[in-house]
Amino acid sequence: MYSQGLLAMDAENSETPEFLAAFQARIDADEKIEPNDPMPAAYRKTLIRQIGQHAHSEIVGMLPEGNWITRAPTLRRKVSLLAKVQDEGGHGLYLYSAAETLGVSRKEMTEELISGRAKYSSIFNYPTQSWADIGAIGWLVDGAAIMNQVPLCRCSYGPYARAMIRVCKEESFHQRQGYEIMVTLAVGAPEQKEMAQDALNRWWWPSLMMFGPPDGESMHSDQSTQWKIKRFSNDELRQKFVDATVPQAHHLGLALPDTDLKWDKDKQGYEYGEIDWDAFWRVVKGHGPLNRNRVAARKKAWEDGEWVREAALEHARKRRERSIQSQAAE
Ligand code: FAQ
Repeated sequence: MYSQGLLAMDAENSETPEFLAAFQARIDADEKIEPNDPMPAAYRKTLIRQIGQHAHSEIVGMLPEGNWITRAPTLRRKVSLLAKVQDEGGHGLYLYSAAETLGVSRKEMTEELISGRAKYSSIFNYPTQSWADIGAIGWLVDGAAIMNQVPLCRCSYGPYARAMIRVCKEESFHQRQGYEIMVTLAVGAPEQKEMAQDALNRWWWPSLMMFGPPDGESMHSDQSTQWKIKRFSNDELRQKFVDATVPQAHHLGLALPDTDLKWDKDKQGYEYGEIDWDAFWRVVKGHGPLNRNRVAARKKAWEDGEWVREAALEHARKRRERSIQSQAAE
């Protein structure tokens, strides 16, 4: 596992009841925790887990959409999709950097991913079968990502919170480009509307699963909420997403694939049907339609890039050596 040395260092001096109470008081006062601040080992570990998984999700998330860059229907669509996929790569890099401030290296995080030990979002294990899937991903997947990530802009850990501000601005462009694709298909030929409906049918339930298990089964939520890493529960965010998205589907003239969906006047929100949690856990545990391909693609990219990393390190070493030699000569 990650940087045991660092975690052990925290444990020596940051687990006393006095320290934990003082740390919680800082969180309660809405102070930001910064990289060099003392922190409980469990706080560090939770952040490394969540930020690492989030970074992997952004990077693996480039694959389903990357699959359509060469087949985008127009030049304009291609340019937007290219920009979006590059943004996701950028998000992964900010997030790896934010995790590195906690003492874990990018190499360690990547090794966790390609060995299959680290998780990434379940949503990226499904195939993109038609161009309409690109619309559905922008609209639903980025829409769900925004719902989850806007509260993370107020997360107690400074580098993560600051990274999220820019990420959310970009995600909102992504959501719009996806919705615009759906609008175009929905008002197009009957075949195009059918493609949009088919994409919605396939992406709706996996998008609801992105928010994580139901609150009763969410093992990290209580502690992460107390530390203000999480500001809303998984079910609260899922409900907000459903309430925001159902009217958008109505506007498109598309039907949600949920016969139990109905407006509840009392709670001023939608009741929705039972999520297939067994299917969710199967995907999370590595048995979704494309888990193997996704991890294999990341492994190949990591191995193919080895010579670049070696060359960059060697270049840095030579520059350092030259600088030491020229200082010695002065
Ligand atoms: N998939 O106790 P909780 C994006 C795991 S970015 C896989 O509730 P927590 C942008 C969870 O890790 C999408 N695993 O956990 C984009 C834990 O396992 P562990 C990613 C999941 O952390 C768009 C276990 O289940 N966003 O889409 C999932 O309190 C388009 C128990 O769960 C983030 O990562 C899942 N869906 O809450 C890119 C946001 N859900 O670690 C390209 C940051 C749960 O003990 C194209 N993360 N698990 O082995 C979070 O907000 C939280 O970590 C949650 C989970 C809400 C995901």
